[in-house]
Amino acid sequence: MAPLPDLTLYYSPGACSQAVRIALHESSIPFRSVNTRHDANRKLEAADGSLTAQEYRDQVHHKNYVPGFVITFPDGHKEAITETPAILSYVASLLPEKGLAGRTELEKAKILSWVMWFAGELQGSGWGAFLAPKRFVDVSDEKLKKGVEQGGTRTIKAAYEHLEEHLQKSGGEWIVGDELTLADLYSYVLYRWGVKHGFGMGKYEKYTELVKKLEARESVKKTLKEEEIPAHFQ
Ligand SMILES: N[C@@H](CCC(=O)N[C@@H](CS)C(=O)NCC(=O)O)C(=O)O
Repeated sequence: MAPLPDLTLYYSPGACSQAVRIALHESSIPFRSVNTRHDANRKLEAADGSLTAQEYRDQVHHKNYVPGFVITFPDGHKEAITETPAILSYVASLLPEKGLAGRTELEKAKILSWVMWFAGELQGSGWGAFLAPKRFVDVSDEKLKKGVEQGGTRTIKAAYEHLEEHLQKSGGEWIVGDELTLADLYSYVLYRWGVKHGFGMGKYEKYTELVKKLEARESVKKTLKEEEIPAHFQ
């Protein structure tokens, strides 16, 4: 195997960047992680002082979001990737034998379909509207703000119900196929947000079973320890 490049994950504990950390640990890929924090203008910067918000924007993430992912190749050349699905698929590509992005073309398409739907529908539309209505409307208008938040709540619930229904119908152990994939890892983070914001996640029985299985894995245990977040079930 060719030597792996140096990898740096810019994260925030419990954020969508957590899915990337789990994927890296699942593949036992070494990496460095840098926490982020909001500066005085509410823009993300490196919490260790290594990058100001402007530098983070210029060098890592054009929208000052996490995850930011920097790849440093053996010749010193650096590349930055943004967007959770893209970073997850890059991580999976470093160790394809692990099968995190799927083994057959059909599996790969199905996993990508779930990951994209998590990112676009559940996270972007649902949680985006619920947690960051300012991304959609002028939040100084209370009525508009409330309407977007309520729309977010509906989208989130419908998405959790859809995943639960899929798990019930497929009867499988994992979201796609017979093995853990990127779709499962990402779903773990999204479950946590549901717990945190009182969405009554226990009613999604199969999804809860999946999360219990994930929390029993070393990759998730290590991730929670590093991000100093308690497990739900262990
Ligand atoms: N489309 C982006 C969304 C990234 C995103 O929304 N990140 C959130 C955390 S999950 C963030 O950085 N929030 C900090 C902020 O808005 O200041 C992706 O898939 O990576």
